[in-house]
Parts: sequence; C-alpha cells; structure tokens
Amino acid sequence: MRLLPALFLCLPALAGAAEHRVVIDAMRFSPQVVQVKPGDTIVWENRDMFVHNVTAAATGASSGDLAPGKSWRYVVRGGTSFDYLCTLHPVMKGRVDVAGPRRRRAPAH
Ligand SMILES: [Cu+2]
Repeated sequence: MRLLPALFLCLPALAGAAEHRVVIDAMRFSPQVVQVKPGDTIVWENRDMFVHNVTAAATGASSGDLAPGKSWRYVVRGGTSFDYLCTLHPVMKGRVDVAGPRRRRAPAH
C-alpha cells in the first residue's frame, strides 16, 4: 500500500510554519530580503543602539518604535510580497518576499 508513505512525506510541509529572524543592527536590516511563506512568523530584533521601526506602507503593518533590545513578531497572512522601511531612517529598507501558493494550471475543458 503506497498511500501511507506518501502521507508521511506530506507531514513536514503541513506542520512547517517557519520562524524567520531579521536583525536590525548598524542601521540596516539583515537579511535585507527575507523569504517566507504564508503563515510564517518574522521576528525583527533591534540589536542596534538606536530606536528603529518596521513599517510597511503597502500592508499597513507597523512595529511601532522599537527601543534597542526590543523585538517585534509578525505573522505573514497574505500571499503578497512587500517592501518596508524604518520611518525614522528611510534609508533603511527591507523586503518580505512571500512565496505564493503552488498553483495548478486549470484543466482545459
Ligand atoms: Cu531606524
């Protein structure tokens, strides 16, 4: 019976909401581009000596100001990639690259 092994192979994918870490230090986001899937969590961690924030105009998501040592968790809900920046230092930019759901070509009728 081949159904069972196939089921087990699928399990990691089902359980796999990942957590990604973006470090804020030396006036930059690192990594600058974080690659995620819908349902994943991103944690921005301010290790710099300055206050920073994470603000995405496109989604309206904002961390508010993060004092040094603070972090902000964000769960990726939508399937759309977006850019963000620190509004206190607009040269600090980053991007959340969301992998879309695997699409199947609609069967031809
Ligand atoms: Cu900043």
